Amino acid sequence: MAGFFPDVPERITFGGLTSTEPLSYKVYEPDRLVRGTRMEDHLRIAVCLWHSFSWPGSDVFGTGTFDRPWLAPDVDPMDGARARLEAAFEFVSTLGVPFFTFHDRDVAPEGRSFAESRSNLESVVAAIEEHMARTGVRLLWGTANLFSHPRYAAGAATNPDPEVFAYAAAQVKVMLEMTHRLGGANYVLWGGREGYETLLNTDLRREEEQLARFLTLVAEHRERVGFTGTLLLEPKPQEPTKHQYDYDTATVLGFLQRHDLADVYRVNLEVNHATLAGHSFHHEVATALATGIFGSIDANRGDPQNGWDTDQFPNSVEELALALYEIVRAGGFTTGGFNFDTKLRRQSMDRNDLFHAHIGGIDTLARALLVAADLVEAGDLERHRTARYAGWDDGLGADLLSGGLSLPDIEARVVDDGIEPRPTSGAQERLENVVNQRIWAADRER
Ligand code: XLS
Ligand code: NI
Ligand code: NI
Repeated sequence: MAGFFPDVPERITFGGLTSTEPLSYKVYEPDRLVRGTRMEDHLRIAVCLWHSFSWPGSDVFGTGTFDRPWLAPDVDPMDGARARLEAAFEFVSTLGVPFFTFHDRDVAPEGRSFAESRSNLESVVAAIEEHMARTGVRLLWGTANLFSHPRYAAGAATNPDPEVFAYAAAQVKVMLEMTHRLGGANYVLWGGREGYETLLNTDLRREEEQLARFLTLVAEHRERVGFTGTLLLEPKPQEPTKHQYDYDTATVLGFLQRHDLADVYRVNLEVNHATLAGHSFHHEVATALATGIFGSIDANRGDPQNGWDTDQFPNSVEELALALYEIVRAGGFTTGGFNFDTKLRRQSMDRNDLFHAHIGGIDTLARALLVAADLVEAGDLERHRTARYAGWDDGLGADLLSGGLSLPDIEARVVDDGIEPRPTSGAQERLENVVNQRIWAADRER
């Protein structure tokens, strides 16, 4: 194929588990029905334009290693922006996934003034609109970059300087409108610098109030423009700040409830952010689903030996199957999906590495979906869980929950009924075996 990826077929197709073609899917078949729904519609996969097309492969010790001609210093930034879109839409449509995601500043260069940045973005969004119409690729979510420019070094909404708050608010207004214009299914706010480096210079009370005001303004503007997509906050405990306010799902939920925002915002959960917070990804997904704020996912993985957001491509079927089990059992995504917020390793400098990385991640997700669907269908986990809590459905359990019994009433009941609880097995290992058995069987059975 001509274009940026000349050695790649026009479309990555399903080759199956025995295929020897590296540029083919081993498990992902978009049209395959899983519990009555197409795989593509279950997973709602997106490619991100930042790590994959706007990052040159630099790290804190070295410059970029990747072949990304549009990032070269001698290229006019707006020409570069258009070349990047060509390559990105070629990539997404060749991969055959339905969605992409972007930040305002990964597609359009920052101008010398707010107005110039806005007009750069407007003309790039017009080009995006044409690419979307031509390829059929849709927007899973848009977001504003409120962390790269030096003005945001001390935060955006939580900056001690109200001018920075105003600048960030204006930037989000524009990007929310652009996302709406492109038919985005969601709008994400990741507060990478909404936190602190040291408490010695930080007023926590004020910063919380500022963040709440900011998010309220965004929610109001969503209504004003009639954007029906979901507003998502993306929890992360730290990096780049020492401490980020949106630490994890539970912290975000508490914040939303304190500020009467829990009906408007949901969460965009990232695998590596969960692990940085000291949680399993399964924990974050289960918590968000149990509390009604589950929204979308940034698929990636961390490195157990590294304490930062390495954003590697996912390759653990088990990790994703456990998350997908919760999602499938809860009825699936509404507006969310799996966005590949993932970075190649710095040495993966061939153009095609971007394909190999996404193909592997997508197959991992597809296989995890099959495992999850099998687990739901087989019902062993559900039956065990239901039986484990059965005591709460009626009798004593229902009486305790009804609020009709005081502590003295309960004491009397314990004595009168001769209550002597007998512990039972949690059966953890047996249940772990159930999961593994499904992992091993997922493809053979279909
Ligand atoms: C960084 C975040 C970022 C958000 C979008 O760690 O994951 O990429 O997803 O701003
Ligand atoms: Ni992310
Ligand atoms: Ni991240």
